[in-house]
Amino acid sequence: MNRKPAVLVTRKLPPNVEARLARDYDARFNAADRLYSGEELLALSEGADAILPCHTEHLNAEVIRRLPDRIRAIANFSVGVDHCDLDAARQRGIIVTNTPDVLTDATAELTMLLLLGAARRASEGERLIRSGQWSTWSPSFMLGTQVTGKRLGIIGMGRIGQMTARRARGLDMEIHYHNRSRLPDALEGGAIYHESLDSLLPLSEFLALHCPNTPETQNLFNADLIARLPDGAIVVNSARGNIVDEDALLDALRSGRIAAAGLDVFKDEPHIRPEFAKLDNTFLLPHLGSATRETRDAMGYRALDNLDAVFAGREPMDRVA
Ligand code: 8YV
Repeated sequence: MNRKPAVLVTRKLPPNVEARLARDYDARFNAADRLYSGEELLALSEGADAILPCHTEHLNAEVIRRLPDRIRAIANFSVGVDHCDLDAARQRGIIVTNTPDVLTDATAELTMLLLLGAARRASEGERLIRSGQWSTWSPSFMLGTQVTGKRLGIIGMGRIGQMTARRARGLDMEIHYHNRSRLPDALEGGAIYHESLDSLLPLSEFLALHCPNTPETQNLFNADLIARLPDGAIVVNSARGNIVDEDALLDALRSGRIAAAGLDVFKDEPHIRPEFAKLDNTFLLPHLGSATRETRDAMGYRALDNLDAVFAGREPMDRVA
């Protein structure tokens, strides 16, 4: 290709990433960072050779089926690809990539924040101070759950699950996990494998969800799963909201069956169920898992490395379809 490939960039990306895009591609930016509907995406894709979307763009089967023939690649600025219908892309011969590895540290770090924030009642304490209502202290004031030395169950032991385990070991947590397959010893780092949730759940004083959002994991965290956790367990989710049955979680938080939840992701972001914010035993963040300056740059560069490979006729490093 003699001309620079045209790339539709659906969201405003970090300046360094946009500078590289402008240098190497005929980049169509979204300076106002407006969310595009499916129809807008299709219209803006005319004349483009590739799309660089975030998880906020719904590249469902219908949108992908209607993309212009010229589109060769969808280079996602995300590790999760549940917003993108991979089968539909395969059928069209469109290459799809994601950005693994570079957001592992940031997301595991945030998972620890959720764990600590939920266990130690951080939101409630913050609210008390910010509202000017802190008026007393006593030995029994705002007691939380100690994290150090507790058992942590991890569902989904991919890169982020493994990094969360490493970080949690810093708090002397005993790590148990369930995954489709057992990890090799070197990656397990002493974590105890459970082939089924039946044995993992009853001993998970803390539970971290790290599995991808797939048809099999939708509402995986439901009333049946909750009933198998120890009383007063604490759950954190930095993966995807779809894996949680939010009604069941809200019921369990209200009854105290689940002592607290740390949530960075929700089913219908950014329209979260108002009940979550009304509860004292929730610690809530607006999908900030990978939201650090370092990681955003690295995600952009990784997406561009993948695009560069496609247009140089090489196999991209992170091809998922
Ligand atoms: C990103 C994420 O912020 O990469 C993912 O899958 O969930 C987030 O950490 C977002 O997806 C960027 O598009």
